Amino acid sequence: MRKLPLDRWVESVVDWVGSNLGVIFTLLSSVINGIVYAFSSLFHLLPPWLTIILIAALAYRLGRWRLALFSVIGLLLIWNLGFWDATMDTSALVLTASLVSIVLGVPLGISAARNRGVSSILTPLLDFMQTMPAFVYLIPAVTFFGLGVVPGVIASVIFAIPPTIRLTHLGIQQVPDDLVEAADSFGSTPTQKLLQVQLPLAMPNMMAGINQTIMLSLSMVVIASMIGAQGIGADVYRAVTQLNTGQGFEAGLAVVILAILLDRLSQKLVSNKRRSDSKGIRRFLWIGVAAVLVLIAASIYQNMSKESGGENEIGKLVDYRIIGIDPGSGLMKATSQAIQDYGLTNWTLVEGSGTAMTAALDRAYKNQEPIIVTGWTPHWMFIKYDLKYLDDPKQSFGGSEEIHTIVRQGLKTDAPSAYQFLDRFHWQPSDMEEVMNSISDGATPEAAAAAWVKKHSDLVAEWTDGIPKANGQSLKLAYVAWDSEIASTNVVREVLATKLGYKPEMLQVEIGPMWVGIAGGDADAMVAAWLPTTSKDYYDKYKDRVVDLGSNLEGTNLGLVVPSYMNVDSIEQLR
Ligand code: PBE
Repeated sequence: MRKLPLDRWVESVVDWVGSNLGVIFTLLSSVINGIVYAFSSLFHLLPPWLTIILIAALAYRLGRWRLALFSVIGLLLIWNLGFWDATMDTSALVLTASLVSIVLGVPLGISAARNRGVSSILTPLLDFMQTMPAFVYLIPAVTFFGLGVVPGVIASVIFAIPPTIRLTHLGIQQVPDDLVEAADSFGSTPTQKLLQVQLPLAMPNMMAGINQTIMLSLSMVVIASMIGAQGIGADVYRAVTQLNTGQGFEAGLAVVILAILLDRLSQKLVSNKRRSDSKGIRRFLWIGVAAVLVLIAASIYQNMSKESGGENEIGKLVDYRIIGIDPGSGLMKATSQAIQDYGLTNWTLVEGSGTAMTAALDRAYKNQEPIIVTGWTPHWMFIKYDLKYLDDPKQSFGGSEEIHTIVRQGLKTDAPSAYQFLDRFHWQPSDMEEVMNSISDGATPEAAAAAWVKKHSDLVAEWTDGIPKANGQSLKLAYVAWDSEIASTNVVREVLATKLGYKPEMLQVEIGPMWVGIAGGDADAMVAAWLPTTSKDYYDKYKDRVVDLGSNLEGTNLGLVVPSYMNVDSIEQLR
């Protein structure tokens, strides 16, 4: 039976939405950006000790000296470990996501409670939003909103809004009928009934929902960092890709402290606000207005102090952002080096992934907008778009490199045929590009690799001639999801499976785990070691515990890449 082309339907809907509703997304994006900016300006404006005192005072005021003590110790620890700024960025993201969720979620919950039709549409939709893995939203979010904090907020809202809606709905539904009837018999209008009977009685439930919403958006911070949101999530993600256990723990601890604080404080705020008579509501409004004014003042101040720094034409165009890939990669390390070498102190290198980078590039290219990304060759993006490398007179990115094949110790005796083939495996950048291109044109990596192997049977025969076949022995090929490595690993897998009688399995991992996997013997081989510079750190650390089979491709490149419609040629022009 033929497969339903559900994937293509979804893609065409996403494409259509992306190219026709662009204005809405731009608008939404600026609103969200504005809110995040306001929060983070405020948080960064206050010196840490003052913030700590304010939060401790709030905790104490809400009635618990133990909570106050915890906030002092916890926040001091975060400050001491060096996560203060990251924690403030994360708080800004979480508060924005929670605010948006409340503003949208409470009215939705109310209308669901009043209207059966709404609730019968909303319920399955909420189930869908909560259980669809959040990763799935990331790429369309980047297509619509670009890389950065906005898609992170959107993904968090999708994931975190359901409890607010559900519990508002539930809370109103649970208001005893006789009370509602009593209100009716006194001739209340529906609005009076809602404001004076239903909402006050539903308050505890609603607040429980809002509390859950806050916690759920906090749990999205690591995922949001994969598409360029700054904050502690990025520290966790970086630690994982580079296999830094200690740093991962520290960053994780910062998340835990923040979570406990947000949870307890929001819970306490709630139980204090249970009395929501009209006086309480008015006071609440005043506090809200004051908070908005403070936030606006903070962002204006922040904006003014930023303007006074030195300016760069290109930098202004791209908001001083270089769109990077996964933090563990050699390319990111080289880019940080370049930022240092060229003195680009006011630039940010946005962390994400190879996929997020190409999604951002695609978006910018389609709208002919300026963008600077970290790029490498061989890569299909140079064929699909008109791009150029920026000159690198200081050689921060090193010169051209080779890609090495690395296998585990003992593979030669355990799987001699595979070892022999991997030792011979060698191809040209144009070969790799051919595979990458057909993948970017929509072929699955497996199909693209199979087609390439079929077409280049001569070269494949050179790799495999005279090697005896194995009997379905299984093999593990580790790789990182960079487009170049997806292509090469799939070709190697295809040859091992169809020409040499192995049962190879592909293991997609981060770069640190890939090296550890080969060194520890949990994975058998990889074809992704860019040397001598890009993978140098990992190579130096593990070279005694792996077997280096030499180069499988020569002539790679790394650097900063821009669309050729941009009027800049050298990294030096970015200062
Ligand atoms: N890359 C592709 C990798 C190696 C392969 C350039 C993205 C890196 O930077 O580590």
